Amino acid sequence: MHKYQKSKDTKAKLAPKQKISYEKKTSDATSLYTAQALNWLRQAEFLMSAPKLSICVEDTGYEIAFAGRSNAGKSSAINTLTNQKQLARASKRPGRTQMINFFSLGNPNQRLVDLPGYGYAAVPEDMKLLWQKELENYLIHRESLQGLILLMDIRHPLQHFDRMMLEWAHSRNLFVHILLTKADKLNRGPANKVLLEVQKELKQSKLNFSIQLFSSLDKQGLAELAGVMAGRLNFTLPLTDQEQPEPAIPSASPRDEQHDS
Ligand SMILES: Nc1nc2c(ncn2[C@@H]2O[C@H](COP(=O)(O)OP(=O)(O)OP(=O)(O)O)[C@@H](O)[C@H]2O)c(=O)[nH]1
Ligand SMILES: [Mg+2]
Repeated sequence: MHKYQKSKDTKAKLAPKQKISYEKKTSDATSLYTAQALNWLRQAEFLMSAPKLSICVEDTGYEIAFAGRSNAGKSSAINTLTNQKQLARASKRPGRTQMINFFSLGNPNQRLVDLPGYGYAAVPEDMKLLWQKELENYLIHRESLQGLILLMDIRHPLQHFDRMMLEWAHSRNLFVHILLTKADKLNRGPANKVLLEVQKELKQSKLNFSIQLFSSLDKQGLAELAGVMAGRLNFTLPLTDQEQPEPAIPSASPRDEQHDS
């Protein structure tokens, strides 16, 4: 074989390799961000339960709220995301979460919120109206609200209230990321089929929201959700020791101290 031709071949063979190493770098950076985001989410602490907006946590910083029908798995998802068994109260009994529950993530200006579920028929009518009013108040007036994580049981997606919520969020330009929860209840094939169908329906309704499969039971989709939360709540990677900026004023050395005395 000709010398020149050989070297060209070698170059061609090298090209895909270089591409792979570049992609690896990117995915390493992504997984580092996700790993740090998961650590950050684990710092979650309960702040308060508010029966109404007027006595909520101060409306500063960034907040993401978990919304969805009663029993969709909101509180369970928060516990899985924060790796804490009982941070939010989950229960077989629908209507378990009854107030607006605030959790801080490392600092009080980055929060997640567990909302009461909508559409639970067994709650007395006057109470239901009161919750709806407060939920509405919260969604409309909360300035720190950066968006919603909207949860739907994968076996009953896009119910009436879900559609209403999505239409409303779209009309107000509010960010929404959808979780099809309890994905462990279906095999992989049927679960992906539902995901595609819901995506298609959303597109047809011009509701361009992101969506993923999720299971609190087997932690499916955990990293993806952590990435979304971190992005919306403005989480940045902590600086390493080498990256720390030089202090503006050098700290006093023991010799300086001797001079002073
Ligand atoms: N198999 C399975 N069950 C789940 C999952 N997530 C939640 N559950 C169950 O679903 C039920 C309701 O979960 P919750 O997290 O309390 O639901 P919620 O949306 O907070 O309900 P409300 O507070 O009533 O609005 C509980 O029995 C959970 O154990 C999941 O990923 N897989
Ligand atoms: Mg709940």
